[in-house]
Amino acid sequence: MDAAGFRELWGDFEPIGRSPEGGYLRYSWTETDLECRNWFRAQAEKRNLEVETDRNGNLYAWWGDRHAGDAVLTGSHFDSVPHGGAYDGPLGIVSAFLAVDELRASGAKRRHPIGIVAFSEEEGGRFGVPCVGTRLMTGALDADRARDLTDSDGVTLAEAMDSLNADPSVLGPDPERLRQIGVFVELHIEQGRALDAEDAPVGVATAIWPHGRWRFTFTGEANHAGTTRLPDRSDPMLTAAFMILAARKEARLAGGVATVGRIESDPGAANVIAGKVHAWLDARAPDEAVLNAILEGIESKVSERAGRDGTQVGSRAESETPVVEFDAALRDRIASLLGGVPVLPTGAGHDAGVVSAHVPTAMLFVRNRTGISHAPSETADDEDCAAGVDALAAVLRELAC
Ligand code: HGY
Ligand code: MN
Ligand code: MN
Repeated sequence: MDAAGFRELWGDFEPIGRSPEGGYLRYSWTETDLECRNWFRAQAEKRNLEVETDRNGNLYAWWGDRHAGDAVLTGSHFDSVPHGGAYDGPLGIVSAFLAVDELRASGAKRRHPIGIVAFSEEEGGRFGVPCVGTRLMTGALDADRARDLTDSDGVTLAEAMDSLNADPSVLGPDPERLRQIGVFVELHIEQGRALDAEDAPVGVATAIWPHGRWRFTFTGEANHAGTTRLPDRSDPMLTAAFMILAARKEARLAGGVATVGRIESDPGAANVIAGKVHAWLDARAPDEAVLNAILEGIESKVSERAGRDGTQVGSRAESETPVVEFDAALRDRIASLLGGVPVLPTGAGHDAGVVSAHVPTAMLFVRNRTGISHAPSETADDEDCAAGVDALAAVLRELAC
C-alpha cells in the first residue's frame, strides 16, 4: 500500500461527521452514524463481502462464511468523542478494507473467514458508557441498563436505536457469535507519542491500563448569589472544584492520570449558588494498586472538604475496566512477523480490551507524531497509515490464510 492508495479511500470517508466547529461529531444512532454505516455497506458491497448487523448494532462485512468458525475479525469503531479527531476508530475500519484488498490482490487463499467490524458506541460520547456494543455482546453490560442510557437531551439508547429502525429489544449477550471468532485484531491510531520516540510507524499493544469513569454528585443549598453571606453558604461548586484539584494531585503523587472533563451545575445560573453539581472523573493508572490509591485519596480528601463546605458528596461508577494484558503469544508472534516492531501499553480504552476477555486479541498502533487524540488536531501521516495497512494485511495473512 502506498500513501496515495491509503489517501484515496481515507479521503472518501473522512468528511463524514466533520463539525463546522472543528473535529467530528460522530454519535451513535444518529443520521451521521447512518451515513457511516451506509459508507461501510457500500465498501463491503463493492468487495462482495456479506454485510450483517448483530443484535447489539455492531456492523460486519464478511469474506467467507462466519458460521465456519475460527474467524479472523478486524475493525474498530466509527463514533467519536465530541469534536474528536478523524482517526480514532475509523482508521481501523478503513485500514481493514484496504488490508482485505491487499490480500485479494496478492491471490491469498483464506483458510478462515475474515470479518471487518464497526463496533457501536465505543466512546460513550452520546450515552456515557464506553464500548457499549462489545460490552453488550460479551455480557459485560446489562441490556436493560443499556436500553435506559440517556444522552444529554434525555433520549434513551432504545429510542435512538428505534429512530434508525434498529430493534433495542434484542440487545444482549451473543455467545454464539463470540464462539465463531477465533481472533480479533484492532488497528488504531496511537494516542500518545511512544512510536514517534522510537521512530516507528507501527507498533503492537501489550496492555491497556486499568481505568474507569465515575460520576460525582455534590449537593448543597441553592441560594441567591448576591444576598447570601459567605458563612451561610453550602456551595457544592467549592467541593467540586476541590475534587478536581485533588484528583490531579492524587494522580501525580501516585503515578497515574486523572481528568475531569465534564461538569454540570444545577440550576446552572450565574446569579444562583448551585444546589447540585455533577462532575465526571476519568482515572487511569499503570496498575490496579495505583488506580485504587488515586481513588481512595480523592474520596477521603473530598469527604473531609465536604464537611467543611456543608455539602454532601456521592459517586457512582459509570464504567470500570480492569487491566487488559493482551494475549502474549499472539502479541509476540505479530511483533516478530512485523520485523520486531515496538510493543507498548496504552492508557486508552478500546473494544479490543473488552473482546480480549473472550477471544485472543491483539492491537496494532499507527504512529501519531503529536500524540494528540480526542481533539480536532489528531492526525497521522498517510505514509504511516499505509504502513499500518501493510502490517494489518500481513497479520491477516498470517492468521487467516
Ligand atoms: O477513552 C478512551 O480511552 C477511548 O478512546 N475510548
Ligand atoms: Mn477514543
Ligand atoms: Mn478509539
